[in-house]
Amino acid sequence: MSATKQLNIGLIGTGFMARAHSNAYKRVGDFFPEIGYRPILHTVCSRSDEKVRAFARQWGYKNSVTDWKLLVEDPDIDAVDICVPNDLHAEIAMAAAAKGKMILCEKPLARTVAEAEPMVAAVERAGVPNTVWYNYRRVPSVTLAKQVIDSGKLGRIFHYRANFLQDWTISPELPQGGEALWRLDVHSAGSGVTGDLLAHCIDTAMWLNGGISDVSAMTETFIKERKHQESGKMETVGIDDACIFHCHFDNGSLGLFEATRYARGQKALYTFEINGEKASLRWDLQDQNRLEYFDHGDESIVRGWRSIHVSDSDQPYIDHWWIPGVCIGYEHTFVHHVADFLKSLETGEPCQPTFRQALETQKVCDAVLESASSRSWVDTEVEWG
Ligand code: SOE
Repeated sequence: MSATKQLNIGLIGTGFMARAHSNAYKRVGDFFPEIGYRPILHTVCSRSDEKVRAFARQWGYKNSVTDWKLLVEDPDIDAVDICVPNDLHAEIAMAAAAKGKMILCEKPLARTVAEAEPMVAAVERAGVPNTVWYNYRRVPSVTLAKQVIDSGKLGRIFHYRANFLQDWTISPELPQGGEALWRLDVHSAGSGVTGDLLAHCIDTAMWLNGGISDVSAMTETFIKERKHQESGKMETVGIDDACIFHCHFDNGSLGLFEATRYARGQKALYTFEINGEKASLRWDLQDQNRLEYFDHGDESIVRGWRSIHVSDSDQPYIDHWWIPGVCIGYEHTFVHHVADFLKSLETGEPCQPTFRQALETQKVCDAVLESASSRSWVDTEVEWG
């Protein structure tokens, strides 16, 4: 099918994610030519005029603005992409929904469940296509893990274990706040590693293994005060630097999760392992072209962990890229997300995770933080259909 419909994108933000998404909009038509929608880089928005103009020039946006309200109100824009700090997600998403725009929102959906609920109501009331960029679902090896689990090969699941480890905030000299370091400012981010890193682990976990029913957590803030970039003064750090929780899944399995920015030497070590009665799976972001699989049903002379190189044309997404055996990487997960979003416009099937599904992840994050502060088990109220 020849590409016909143009989808004008309005991107809000010019940081790391804005670059990842812009790259995806540019690449998708070349690698998924069968989809009848083409994203057009229409307008980009950032508060700094100089920065937004430079971004528009570099990535090929036709227009730039410094007020997100102008972008949201522009009748030519079809889809609004929210790539700004978490405290701005709700206001922008609700304004965009009211204008009938499709919305692609960076993760986590919001800072809290209380903030996320009206966002879900707004997109559902407006009936606009919506999705949240939990990109790791679309690493081909993770999508393959989903296929293996859904095929029943693992049997009854006993354990789900996940880590997301980084080390970039160990220095006490690192300030909080401002454009680059809003993730350390509780007002902008809502939380620390729970909303930033564990949210990814929780999204993947519930997608693969179903709802999480209750949690018991502990958090730590190792550096209690940091200079704030806006006030210039030392201020209390309100985010969690590290978080560990265990939980029950609805299917009776036990979960164990850890995230930290204080694991010296680890840059983005996102791993998970699932142990079932018949087989187990293991995955590592830093070796993302592989999925490890152990099947107890194998003949004993060959039984052991298999390392599946997910690069063949009959494995998820791969037929859209190069030749079998060569690798793809991080940026492709965003291209896959855009491709699935555009396909969803053709089929009418929502592109997962929708705002509603991301709200369920938010419920687990809120329960984790509540459990850590109350030092008790907390029910999540997750509804995982
Ligand atoms: C934080 O360092 C971060 O960039 C997260 O915000 C992303 O969501 C994660 O994918 C990588 O780490």
